[in-house]
Amino acid sequence: MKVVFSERHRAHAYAHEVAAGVPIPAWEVPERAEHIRNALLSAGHELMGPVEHGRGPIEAVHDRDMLRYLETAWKEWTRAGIAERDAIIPDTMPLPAYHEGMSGPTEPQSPCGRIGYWCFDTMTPIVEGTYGAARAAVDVALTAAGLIASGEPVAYALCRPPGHHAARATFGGYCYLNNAAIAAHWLAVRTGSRLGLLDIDYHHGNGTQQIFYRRAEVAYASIHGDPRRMYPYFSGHAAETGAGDGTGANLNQPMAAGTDDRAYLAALDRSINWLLDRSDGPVVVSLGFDTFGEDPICDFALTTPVYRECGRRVAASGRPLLLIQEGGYHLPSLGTNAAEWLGGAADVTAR
Ligand code: Q9C
Ligand code: ZN
Repeated sequence: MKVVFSERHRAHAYAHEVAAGVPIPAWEVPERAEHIRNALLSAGHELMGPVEHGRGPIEAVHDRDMLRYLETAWKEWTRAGIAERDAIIPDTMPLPAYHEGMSGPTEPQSPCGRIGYWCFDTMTPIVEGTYGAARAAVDVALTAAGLIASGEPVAYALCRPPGHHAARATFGGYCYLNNAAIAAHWLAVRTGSRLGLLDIDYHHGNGTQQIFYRRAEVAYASIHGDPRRMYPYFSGHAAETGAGDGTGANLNQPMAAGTDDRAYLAALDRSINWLLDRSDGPVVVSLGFDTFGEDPICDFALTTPVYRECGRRVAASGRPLLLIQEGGYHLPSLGTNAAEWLGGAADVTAR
């Protein structure tokens, strides 16, 4: 299978994230992508670099001012002399109720204000290499989308940083730009078809859901830890089914702690069938391995062999598959689980 990868992800590296108010060692680390890259090379997959696609496809999905912010944040932060802190993390965010009955908010002038205007959590630091890495991850996704547009049955985008928590005009959850949403929109326009977007990262893809909530061109189905107990807390409930032109085109399956292979595969079959009923073009997969039983920040109980079966079942849909890497934080298993998933998909598409 063709695997698209950029080394520029390595410059996006920070020591700490802030969780529940406390600095903890970062989970979203460069080693994640390196482990996956190495395992896929060993498994005989074919690695290639990304092609630059420019800002156009990003601005078709994200707020231009947010993109501008990401581009300028680090320079502005260091110029303001706050450089003794090694990363930009917000401390003040404008919740909707802050401006209740008033107009606003508007983007502040000060660097500390600006980060809180755009970033919705404290776990998504910006460092010097963040913007370049986020842009490269988008190019990785779009390059893999280009392979699908030119007739490849399946392609894998080894994106880092991940993307599915980034909404049109706010980012968080280790994500800055929504690689999967940008590639899906680009592919929908290119192919003139209705796409399916299957989100099988452990977390609800709030950003992807938000971007397509009122749009018919991409149907979104997600299987994730129930937001009643898990990040991102504020979306992912089964009652969220789309609105406007996107009415009925959003399917959330929130799952219990300890969800095992069997329960997961049943939810997967339901998502696949639901997507096939509502689309006629490629399926974009937001692929996370934080569903693994040993993942340090999640609570499902999946085992390594089930990833091969997941790859098989998704590929058995017969649709072209654009695979976009999202989360997964148990370093020792990441490469193997990715190789199993891709191997399962390749088994079916090669037939
Ligand atoms: N104490 C992805 O998997 N941290 N993002 C939650 C709460 C944020 C995960 C921990 C998790 C974001 C792409
Ligand atoms: Zn995740």
